[in-house]
Amino acid sequence: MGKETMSRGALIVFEGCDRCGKTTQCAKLKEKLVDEGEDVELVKFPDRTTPIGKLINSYLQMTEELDDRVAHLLFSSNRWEAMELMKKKLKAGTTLIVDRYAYSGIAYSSAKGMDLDWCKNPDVGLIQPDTVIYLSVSEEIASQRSHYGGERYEKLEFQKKVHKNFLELQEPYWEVVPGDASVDDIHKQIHSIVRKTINQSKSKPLLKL
Ligand code: DGP
Ligand code: NA
Ligand code: NA
Repeated sequence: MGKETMSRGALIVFEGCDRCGKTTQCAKLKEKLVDEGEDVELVKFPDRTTPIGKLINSYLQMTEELDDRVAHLLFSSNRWEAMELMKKKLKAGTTLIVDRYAYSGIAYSSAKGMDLDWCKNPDVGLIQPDTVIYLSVSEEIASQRSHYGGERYEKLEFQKKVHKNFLELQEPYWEVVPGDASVDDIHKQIHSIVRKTINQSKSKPLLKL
């Protein structure tokens, strides 16, 4: 068949603190791209449905205690167990919108005081995103939204550290999007970034972190 069947989908990752609006924006972006005729799927990490994900869920809900390193490695394993299928889908032309990825692993774990390089290692080799959308929410807005769900990391002081860590992880393929504007304005900004990414990624090889 022609060139079109050869072009791959894009790997679009959303990152940000808890309550930054990521999940809403992922859903809106998917809807818009589907309307435009793109083949697109949502992926969410942690994926709480797998055996490893169920353990992570218990840990986040604080019904299970784990050594910090064990928790870190489980989050990473939860990404690794999805990699083969993600690679297959990308190669088949499906664009993946991913809600959290390896950067969450590093930003959250290192906010506990864990060594940064140690935290980075387990995710080395995962597929590199084509674009990371970092939804940056001001402290003002974050504190207004601070009725967190009560999971392990949902505390303002901790989130401030996570935000600072995220900003130190920026790569050339990151786009920091201010998350304080209206849902629709943020969506428009993200959509124009992602449109470009999808067009530019078609003929690029998949790289690794
Ligand atoms: P969410 O389902 O997006 O609310 O994420 C669950 C929580 O887990 C959230 O506080 C962010 C945190 N998290 C996500 N990925 C990782 C990771 O790889 N490592 C650690 N330590 N925390 C993570
Ligand atoms: Na936040
Ligand atoms: Na959360």
